[in-house]
Amino acid sequence: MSILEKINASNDVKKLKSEELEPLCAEIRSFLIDSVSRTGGHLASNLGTVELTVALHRVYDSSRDRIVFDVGHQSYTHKLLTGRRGAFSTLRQYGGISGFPKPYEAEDDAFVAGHASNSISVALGMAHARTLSGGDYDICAVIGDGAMTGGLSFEGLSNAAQSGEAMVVILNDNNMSIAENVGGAAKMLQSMRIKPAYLNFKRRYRRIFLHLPHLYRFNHALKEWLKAHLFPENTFSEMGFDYLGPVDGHDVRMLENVLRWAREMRAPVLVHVLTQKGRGCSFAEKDPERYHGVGPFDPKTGELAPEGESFSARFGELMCRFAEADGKLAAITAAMSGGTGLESFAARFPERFYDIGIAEEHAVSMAAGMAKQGMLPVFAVYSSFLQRSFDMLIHDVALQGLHAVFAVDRAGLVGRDGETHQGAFDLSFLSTVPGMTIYSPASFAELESMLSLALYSCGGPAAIRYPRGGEGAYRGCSPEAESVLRAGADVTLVSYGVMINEALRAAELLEAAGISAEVIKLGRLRPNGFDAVRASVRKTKRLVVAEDVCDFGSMGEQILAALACGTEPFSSRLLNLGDGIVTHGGVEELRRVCGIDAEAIVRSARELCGA
Ligand SMILES: Cc1ncc(C[n+]2csc(CCOP(=O)(O)OP(=O)(O)O)c2C)c(N)n1
Repeated sequence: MSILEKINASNDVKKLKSEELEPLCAEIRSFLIDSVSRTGGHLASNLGTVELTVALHRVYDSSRDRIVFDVGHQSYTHKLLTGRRGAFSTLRQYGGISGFPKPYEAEDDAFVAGHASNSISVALGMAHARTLSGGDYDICAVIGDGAMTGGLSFEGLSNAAQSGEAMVVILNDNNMSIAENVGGAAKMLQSMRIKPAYLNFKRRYRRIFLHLPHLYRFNHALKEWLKAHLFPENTFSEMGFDYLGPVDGHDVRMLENVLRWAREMRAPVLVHVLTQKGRGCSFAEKDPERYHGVGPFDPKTGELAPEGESFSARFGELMCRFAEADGKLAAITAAMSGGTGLESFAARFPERFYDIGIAEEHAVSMAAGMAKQGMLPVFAVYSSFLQRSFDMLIHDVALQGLHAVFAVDRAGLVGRDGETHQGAFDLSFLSTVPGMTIYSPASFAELESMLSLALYSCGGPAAIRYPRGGEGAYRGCSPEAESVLRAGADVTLVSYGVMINEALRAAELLEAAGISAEVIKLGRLRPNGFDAVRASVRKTKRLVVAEDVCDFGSMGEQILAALACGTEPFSSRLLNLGDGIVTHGGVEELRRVCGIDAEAIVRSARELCGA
C-alpha cells in the first residue's frame, strides 16, 4: 500500500510519521500529473503547493478549522487529503468533483473560490464571526503572489493587520501569476525573497549550530539585532502583521514547524512561503504558464492535445491589425494576456500594451482615464472577472460617455471551471450601463466586423462579448441588430452568438416535423428596437428565445418588455440559464442539462405549436 492510499479522510495525514512526508509528497505529485493528464485542469499551481498543503493538513483540521484558498485552483492536494482521491477521475466532469473548493462538496472546503484576491477578507470575516460567537477553531488564508496584486487583497490585509484577530495569511510566492507576475507589489515581494542558495545555507548552518546551542543562540541574537537595526521592516510587518519568512515552501517538515508556530502566535501573522510553480514535473517547471491550466496531455512528454481556432486568438490577431493602422489603440489585460489572445499584441506593440495584474476594477478606471485623454483603450477581460468592475463601468466610463471598448471573452457557458467562471451575468449588468453598446458575434467574420464597429462607430462605451472556443456551423457575417437567417411561419426562434447554431439546428429538426420556424439572429444586442422580432411574432404568434445567460436582464426578457406594447398577444418560452449558477461540465452537456440546446428549443416550439 502506498502512503497516499493510507489517507482516506481529513486528518489521516496527521497519523503519518514525519519521515513519511517527503515520500508522500512525491506520490502526490505523480498522482496529480497522471490524473490531470487525463482530465485536464490546473497543473503547475498544484504541483507547486504539495508540501505547503501537506503541512497545512498536519497543523490544521480542515473539517473544523477554516482554510480559505484564494482562487482555489491550487486545492487539488487539499482534495486528495480530504477523502476525495477516488473521485479524481471525475475532476471537472459534469457530476464529478469540482476543480475549485466547493463547500457543497465537502465541509473541508471552507469557502467557494474561483476569483482572485478575496481570501484575506473572507478569513477576517470568519475570524470576527469566531470572536463574536466564542468559537474555538483556527483560520488561515492561502493566497498567491499573483492574487496579492489585486486591490481587494490589500483592503483585506490593511484591515486584518489592525484587527488583532488570530489568523494566519500564507503568501504562496512563486513569482508567477499565470504569466510572470507584474507591478510594484510583485517587485516588493521580489525584494523580500531570499535566494534558494541562502535558504540552503541557512538550513545547513542551523543543522551544524544546533549541536552548539550556546553559539547558535548568540549568533541568532546578533543576527536579529542587526536585522532590526540595519534593515527596514517589510510592508507586512509595518502594516501590523507578525511576519515569518521567507520559508522554503518545499521543505515540508520546516513548513509544518513554521505553521504551528504561526498558529500559536494568536495574532494576525503573515507567513511568506517560497515555492516553485510546476515543481517536480520537467515540462511544467520549464513552462509553468503553459501548464497553468491545461486540457489532457501526454504525462511523459507534456504534449498537449491540439486546440481548435478560438475567438480569443482571432481577437488578438485583429487587435494587431487595427493597431498597425491606429496609433491610438491600446490593449489592457488583467493578468490574462495568454487567455485573451493578446500575446502577439504585447510582443509587437509593447508601448501600447498594459498587463496591470489581477486588478479588473483598476483596469476599467485606467481605460476611462486613457479614453478621456484621447486614446482608444480596449480592455480584454473574461466575462466573469468583469463582474468586479461594475461601479467603474458606471462611475468612471458611462457618466462621461467615454469611448472605451470592452472585449468580453468567455461570455456564456465556459464549461469545466464551473459556477465561478460561467459568463452568465455580463449581458444583464452591461445592459444597465447607460449608453453601452453591446455586440455579440456568432462567427469569426462577425468578430472582425463588430470589433471594427465597436472601435470606430460607437461614441460611448462599447462591449463585444464572445465565447470560449471557436465558431460553429454558422460562418456568415451580419453584424446588424437583427437578421432573419431563415424565414418561417409557425414559430419565431431568436438567439445570438454561437447559440444561433442551436436555433438553426432546431429549425431543421422542426422542419422535419412539419413546423416552419423563422430564425432571427441578434447581432447588436443593445441598442436594439427588435423590429424584425416584432414583425415575425405578429406573423407566427409564437416566440422562443434561447441564450446562455442568466434570466434576469436576458435578451428574452428585454424582447418581452419591448414587445409588451403594440403587439397582439403571443405565446413565448424563454430558454436561458435561470439564476445563472451553472455547475462544471462540457459546454454541450451543460446546454443539454440547462435546457437551452436545439432539442430543448424544439420541445418548446412544439409545445407552443401544440404539436
Ligand atoms: C478576479 C480574477 N481575475 C483573474 C483570474 C484568473 N486567474 C486565475 S489564477 C490566476 C493567477 C494567480 O496567480 P497566483 O495567485 O500567484 O497563483 P499561482 O497560480 O501562481 O499559484 C489568474 C490571473 C481570477 N481567477 N480571478
